[in-house]
Amino acid sequence: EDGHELWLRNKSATNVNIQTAKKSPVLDIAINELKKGWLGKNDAKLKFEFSTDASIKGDGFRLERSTIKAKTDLGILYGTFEMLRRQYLGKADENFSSNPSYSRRILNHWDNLDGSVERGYAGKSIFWRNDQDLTISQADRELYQLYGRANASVGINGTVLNNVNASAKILTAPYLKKVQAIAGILRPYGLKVYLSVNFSAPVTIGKLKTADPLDAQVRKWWADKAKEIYQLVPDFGGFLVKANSEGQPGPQDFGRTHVDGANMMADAVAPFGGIVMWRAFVYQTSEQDRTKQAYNEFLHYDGQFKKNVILQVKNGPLDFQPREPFSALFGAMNQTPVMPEFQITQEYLGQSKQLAFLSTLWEECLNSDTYQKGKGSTVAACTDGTLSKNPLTAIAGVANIGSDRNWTGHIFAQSNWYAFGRLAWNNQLKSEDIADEWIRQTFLDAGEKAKDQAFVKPVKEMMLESREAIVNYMMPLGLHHIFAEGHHYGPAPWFANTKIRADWTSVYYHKADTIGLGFNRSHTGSNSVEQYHEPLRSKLDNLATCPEEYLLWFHHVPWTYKLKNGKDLWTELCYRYDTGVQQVRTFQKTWDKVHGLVDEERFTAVQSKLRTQSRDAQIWKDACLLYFQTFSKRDIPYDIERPVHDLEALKKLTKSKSYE
Ligand code: BDP
Repeated sequence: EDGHELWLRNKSATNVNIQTAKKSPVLDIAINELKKGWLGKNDAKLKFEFSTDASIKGDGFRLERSTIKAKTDLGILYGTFEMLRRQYLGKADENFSSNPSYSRRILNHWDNLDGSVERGYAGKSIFWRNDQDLTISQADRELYQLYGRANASVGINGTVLNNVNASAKILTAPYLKKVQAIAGILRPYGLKVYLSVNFSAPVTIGKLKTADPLDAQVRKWWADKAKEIYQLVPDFGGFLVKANSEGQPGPQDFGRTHVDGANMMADAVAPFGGIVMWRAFVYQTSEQDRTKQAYNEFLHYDGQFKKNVILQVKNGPLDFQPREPFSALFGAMNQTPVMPEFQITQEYLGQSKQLAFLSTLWEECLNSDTYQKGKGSTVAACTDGTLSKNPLTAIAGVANIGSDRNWTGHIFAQSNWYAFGRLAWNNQLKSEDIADEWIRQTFLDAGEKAKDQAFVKPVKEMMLESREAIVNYMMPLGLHHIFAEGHHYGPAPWFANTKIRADWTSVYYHKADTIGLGFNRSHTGSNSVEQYHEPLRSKLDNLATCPEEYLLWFHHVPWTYKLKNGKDLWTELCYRYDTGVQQVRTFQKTWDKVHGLVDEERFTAVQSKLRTQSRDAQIWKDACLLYFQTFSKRDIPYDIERPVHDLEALKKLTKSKSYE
């Protein structure tokens, strides 16, 4: 039990006969899955039916007792996986219909061509090794098939094969040949392949003098490149672009705009049905609050992008923190489609050392009300076509997958891959239900009910609380970005450095002083609140009405300020950090108690990770409280466990390489 099988552990005990009027590689996979995993009546007769029923949309499906109805082969495949899941979970008897919330549900692999993975914590890239070895072995092929199967089982239908910090080399012939081969293996699983592209590719690999998007030769270069790609991969999805962001080249290098750049690429792929996902993750070294910059950069371009361009926006305005308010861009664009980008890999949430079920974070974002068109204009509604009626809808998740035998480093990190897929398919699902499904499929036998109380319930509670625990011991009450430089694992609230840009340091974000703590983004400060619609704007702007989980995100709050529970800021901060540590201690107890209810191998692996997490939660608490205490000059309440580290020792520890 090394975790390699993920949540796909169903083994058939009974026989099923499938009737289908059509044959295709996709349907072959569906038939094969049914034969492998069928748990219904022995010798049952099941029919694939190609339906014109208007209630079935896109690759959606309808399940009836003995029929899977869909419009497309992929709809049949997704219906198949849902039917098997329902059998496994013991819910198979009801009829069930489902349509996807987003038409494109895409993983972003931040995989470099040398085999390393940016912010990857589960080994090496499964796609790339190096220039010298672009072959695909039999083992690779089998791995890609499993990868395709796992994605199809949750409805993911696209994958970007390389890092957004893209090497132009991906567009050279030897690499494109490998892309073609990978696409061929993934195609029957419904996965379209996309690539991240580097804006200066026409210069670096094309030998042109410029990459100016208005230059005729440059435009031709991209058009030719698109043609070359589509000859190899006729159903290629399109380009993902990080431009003029964190040192990446872009149209602004030539005095042009994001619109010029995106539209040029959009024109290149349009004849073949491709799209351009243009990332809005941009910020410059400037006096302006970093969290305001993407909105200010893109808002006035609304309406100017070509139809096949979609803006890819991170859930929060900063950068995948344990908690952020939603990015104001979701509720800002009226004519430009916007897609959420979530981070499945836990760059800022304990990497693969800590247990964090991220579904709750994404659910919080999707359900946030932007008020764009009045109450109920949630991020989900702004992005899934409900409000705009735009047919181009998409959602992306930065993958946590690597060459580790268990795929994701931490067994519980598999649940985040699973949850991303499930939410991308249905953005109304509840994290609680997703956790329940995942636990049963990952750890239990089909239909097993005996372990509900002793296993499913406590483990589910642990998962549902896990993200909030991390918020508590890392960055409660709206604190953000107080990580150690570079690795983003441990704490370094003291991190300041005048030689690098201020908005890469911690002190820029928490602004601790003798008066209080937090970043003033109200109208008396950077006024980022102005980017939100009323009534949210006023609610956030006012210290008394700002939700406490975002307090220090939007306000510089005096240490003595009384919170809703009557405690002052300093005292509450101490309790929150301590609560976080206690939560992890409870997770350890929860897990130790399920010993014997889960196989020994996965039990021990998780137990050991929880020990590390417990140790590191303590480090977070001690580092932050001891450091902030140098400003508050107050005692840590006496009913709280005392720090066990010295501040100076922690400063050294979190800097050391061995701590990463
Ligand atoms: C940040 C990561 C960095 C990525 C960047 C991005 O630290 O490695 O390149 O986001 O999303 O979170 O482009």
